[in-house]
Amino acid sequence: MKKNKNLKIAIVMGSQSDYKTMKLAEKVLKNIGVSYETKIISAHRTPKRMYEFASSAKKNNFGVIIAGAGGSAHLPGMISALTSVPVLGVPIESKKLKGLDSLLSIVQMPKGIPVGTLAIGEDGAINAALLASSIIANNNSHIKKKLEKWRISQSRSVKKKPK
Ligand code: RP5
Repeated sequence: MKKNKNLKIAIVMGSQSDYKTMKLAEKVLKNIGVSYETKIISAHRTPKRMYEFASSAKKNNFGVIIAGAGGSAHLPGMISALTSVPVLGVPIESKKLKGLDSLLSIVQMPKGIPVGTLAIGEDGAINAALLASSIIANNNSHIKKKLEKWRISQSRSVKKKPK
């Protein structure tokens, strides 16, 4: 298969209220230098928008989709049902159940349609960006090098002794 070195990452989220979490994924992607686009897409409030985005994701050069959602959190699973582009789900920390609802909704996909599930909240958003970059790096040596540098600098930032 021909390698596509210019694949982008999509960051999508169910609501404006998810952005305070999902902007951390943007920050990581900016830092690594991966191309991305960010959109609000709700599976239940904007189902047509979701269908159009997911069904044209491959054609639009998206190599990975990061989908943040809270509560019943069906967005990542619904998108994955409509495309073979890998989908990484970020469970947003909900007010009432602290994100346990989001986590269980996203992680418990029945067999046949996969969603890779990250941790609840900010850690999940950051790790989704790192994992999405690693997937893109399989076909992009420049991103691979940037990721390696990112890890080296993370290791260097850890002090040997606590203060
Ligand atoms: C989900 O409902 C969104 O992903 C969000 O986490 C949650 C609450 O949305 P808002 O009521 O804040 O718009 O669809």
